Amino acid sequence: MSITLIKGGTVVSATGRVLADVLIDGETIVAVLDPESTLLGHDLASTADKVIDATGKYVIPGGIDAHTHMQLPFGGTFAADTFETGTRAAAWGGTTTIVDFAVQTAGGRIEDGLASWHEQAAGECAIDYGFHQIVGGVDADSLKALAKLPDEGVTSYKMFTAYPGVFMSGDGELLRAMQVAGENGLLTMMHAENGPAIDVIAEQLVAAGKTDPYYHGKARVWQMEEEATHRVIMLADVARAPLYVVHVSAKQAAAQIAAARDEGKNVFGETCPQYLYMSLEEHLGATSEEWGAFEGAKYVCSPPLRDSGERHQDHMWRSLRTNDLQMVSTDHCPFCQADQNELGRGDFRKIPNGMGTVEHRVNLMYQGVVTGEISLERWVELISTTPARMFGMYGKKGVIQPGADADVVVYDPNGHTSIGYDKTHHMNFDHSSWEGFEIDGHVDVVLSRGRVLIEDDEYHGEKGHGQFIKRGQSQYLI
Ligand code: DUC
Ligand code: ZN
Ligand code: ZN
Repeated sequence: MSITLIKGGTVVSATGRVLADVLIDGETIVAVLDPESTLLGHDLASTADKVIDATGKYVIPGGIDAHTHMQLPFGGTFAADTFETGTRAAAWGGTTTIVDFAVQTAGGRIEDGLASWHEQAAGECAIDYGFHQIVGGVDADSLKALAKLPDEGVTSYKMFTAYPGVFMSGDGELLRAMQVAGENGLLTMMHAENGPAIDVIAEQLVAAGKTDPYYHGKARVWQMEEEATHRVIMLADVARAPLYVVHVSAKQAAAQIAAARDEGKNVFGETCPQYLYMSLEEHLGATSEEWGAFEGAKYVCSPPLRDSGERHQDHMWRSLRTNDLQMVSTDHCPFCQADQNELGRGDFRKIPNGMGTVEHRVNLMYQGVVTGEISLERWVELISTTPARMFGMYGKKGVIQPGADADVVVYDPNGHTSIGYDKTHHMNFDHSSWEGFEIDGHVDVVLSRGRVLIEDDEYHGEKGHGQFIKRGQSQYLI
């Protein structure tokens, strides 16, 4: 087993920062040491196999992106990142764990969906990975299988009030699943938008000739996110089940979550970088020489980017500061503009939904530290510690302490990252969702279970290094 010493850095946790050296034995952190300590010898560096100089830099637990969709079948095509390409790109950006979604749809078996996702990911990943389970079909068999998921290390599952005919479940089905979840220690994740009503608005827009990507945002109005968020909070309350609302984009939906939490309900919320930084007008409404008004297809995701005049973005940052929202994941689900998004030229409803962010989340959230939106400690909490606690991985993941997996990022606050397709794009699609974004920081070194994946702007990882994580119960359940 090789010994690695990360020397001279500032170890940042969710609760503070301290100058400390980090000693790694093989795959595991074994000590966090006062730099002046001679307890383990006067010249510890000389006994290490590898010394990483972190002077002037932050040493943080590896990023955990708890919401990705590698190679997801969607809209007649597949998300463009595979487990191989998506996890490699994640490593480039300082993310050392993802939690992806295995899929079951109506008529299918949960066991088969999960087995299929295991097959797709095994031997392919550069970083460790876990699974949530999408439940798209509620029946007696799927409810039985749902109850057994914790034995498989899958302690959370996602349902939808959107996408009728694909993933959507009715209120009765949601309630039944939540009851089973509540009894079996599962965390219910919810995509909360009123799908049937949105489909009516979308149909009316298309009938009126309003077919550009911009109208994707006009169809998926915030009222439909607020309504569905309120509804699933009430259903979860009745079912006595904890609830985690994914990808919150509207300030009114965030307010529903905040109100539920204020009443003591076990309700949590996640937003995504796109809802912090992007808008309906600037992005869904973008035009370019190459694509005209179809440029906006690069930014089609659901829920959609919101009107900047309505100040949703500010509200999302504020909610992260006040802990009304607890998490930032990416909903990574990219599609190529050519061939894939082009399926929806002339009808925005046919543009596959999703953007690609898994490579940039750690950096994009650090920029929030630079601009004063969040503290350095809150950054670490959001990108790593809370996801580990929320999804039953804490102790091994999400923290730099003895016994934890040596998933560590050395982050340079004096470095710089220019995001762009020709500069920092290791994901498997034909544009960058974050073209032109500038970050006043840089991911210098990335270790996954003690193995260096990124150093000196070079990739040293390999597919198959990443292992499946059997997750325990959410630490936020009471
Ligand atoms: N939203 C997206 O934008 N893509 C994948 C699925 C989802 O809910
Ligand atoms: Zn969703
Ligand atoms: Zn998603």
